[in-house]
Amino acid sequence: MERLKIGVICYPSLGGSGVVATELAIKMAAKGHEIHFITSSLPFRYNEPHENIHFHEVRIDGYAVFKYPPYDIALANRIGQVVEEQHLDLLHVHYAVPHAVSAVLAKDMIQSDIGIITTLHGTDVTILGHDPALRNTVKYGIDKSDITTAVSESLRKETIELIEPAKNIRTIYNFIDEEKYHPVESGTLRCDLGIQQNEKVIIHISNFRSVKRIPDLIRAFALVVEKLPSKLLLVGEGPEMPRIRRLVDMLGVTDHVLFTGRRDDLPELLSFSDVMVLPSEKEAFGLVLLEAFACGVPAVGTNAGGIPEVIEEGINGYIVPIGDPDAIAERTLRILSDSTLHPKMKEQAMETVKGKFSSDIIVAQYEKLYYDLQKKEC
Ligand code: GMT
Repeated sequence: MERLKIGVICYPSLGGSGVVATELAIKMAAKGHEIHFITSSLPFRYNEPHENIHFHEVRIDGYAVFKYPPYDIALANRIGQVVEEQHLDLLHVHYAVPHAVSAVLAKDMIQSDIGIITTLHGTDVTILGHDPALRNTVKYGIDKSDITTAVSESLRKETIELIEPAKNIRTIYNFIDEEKYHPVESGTLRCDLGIQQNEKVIIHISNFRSVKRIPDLIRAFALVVEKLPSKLLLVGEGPEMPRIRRLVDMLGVTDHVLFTGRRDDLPELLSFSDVMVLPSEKEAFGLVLLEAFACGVPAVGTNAGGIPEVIEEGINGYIVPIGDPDAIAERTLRILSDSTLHPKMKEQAMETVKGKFSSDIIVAQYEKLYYDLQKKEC
């Protein structure tokens, strides 16, 4: 098969879209394709240099006239340069705003016919698509892309309803690196965190934004801990943190909640956890669910966005209504207190990752799109 030169544009810092973009780029590089990241910094999950992966920094200096330095335009400029210098075959853009629009502008700037694939990840449509200041821009980015994909059926349908795009949108699910995420020995970590032998562990990992509705989880946990010795592990950082700390104190569960901050040892933390809870009000996919499943952790999640496409009711976890702490507590307790159900769900969670979300399957779907785009068969 022909070796492709692929430009990848994504948010390089914390976030699921950046993780998916990076893991996909690494897998494509391993297949022999040449990857060119065009980003403001090195993607945070790109830890081991690979001979097929190159990085082109986007830089924009401050200038007195600018209240806001025009990053989007600097990005377009850099994309155009890299397409020409490196003779790229296609651009894969993650997140519609501003990335898709910058790619379209770059293509026009250099009068190129390079193909653009845009992958929608979530709030680029579910929040920005509702914003009158950006809706038309999101639509423009999608309509001018040659191929648009969404990370779940739910996101695909919502995009079609909201944006009314000119072209078809295809669903390609997210995946994780199974070599990184699997049950591992956590050594003394559990003990170091102060978790007792008899305690169950509930874990939540996110960027602590308001869409995650973490107060629902705190209220649910206060009910769980009344019935079962347990600890709640809150992993990550974000704007909601002060509010969450106050609620934890107010509900009197401070001694049972561990704030770990951002961590790189997620497989270790997940491997001794018993249940993941994802109480979001918006969630196009919920990549952390796959990370949990791969380590044998079933999940309780809301019926928001694509979560029900990942959590199969009663199989690898439970689905609850948005904003219902009682339901979260009831389902969590159901999993934790049933010694037959829990191991069965753990097994099923791992099977989910090996089946529907296997990286081989998903990466092959993207690779096929790349070749179709090359042959203009899309
Ligand atoms: O859209 C966002 O809020 C940010 C984005 C990100 O970069 O983490 O998250 C979205 O993309 C992830 C990867 O595809 C999905 O797993 C998340 O569900 C999705 N977040 C939301 O829809 C809130």
